[in-house]
Amino acid sequence: MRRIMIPILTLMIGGPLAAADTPDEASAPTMAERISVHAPWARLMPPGQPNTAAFMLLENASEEDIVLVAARSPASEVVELHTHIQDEGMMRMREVARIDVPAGGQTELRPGGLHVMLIGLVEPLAPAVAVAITLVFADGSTLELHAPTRHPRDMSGRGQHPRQPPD
Ligand SMILES: [Cu+2]
Repeated sequence: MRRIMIPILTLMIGGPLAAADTPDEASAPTMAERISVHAPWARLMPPGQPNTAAFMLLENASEEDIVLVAARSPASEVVELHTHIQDEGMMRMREVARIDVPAGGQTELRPGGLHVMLIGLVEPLAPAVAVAITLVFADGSTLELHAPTRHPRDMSGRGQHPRQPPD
């Protein structure tokens, strides 16, 4: 029984891997190649704050959905994808497993909504620098971007000042 099973398992594992190497698969644009990132920025925090967040507009002009599944950065010990939810009248942050950018659509990461959470800053963010962030997509492709730091002028009175400060 064992002699029969082992060759079959080897075939099952080898099949899909071999198929991924065909020229057709390799030439299809990756999610990282199809995404456009507009106006990324990272929020400057008061001294002593160990965490901050980065925001951007993700645009997908292609005909296939794009799914962001993770982000990395040398600026903090941990990087997570977050959203805000209403919980008994309080705005709370919650980690999400994915951020979808639908075909032909846009997804905005903004204060009070979706964001890239930088937890445990290696050093405080300084004005006029850019934070390196690598976006990781569901197909394994990656895109590195640089998010300039910016003061969160709209954070204290979100209701009165719903608009983002201009770039
Ligand atoms: Cu967060």
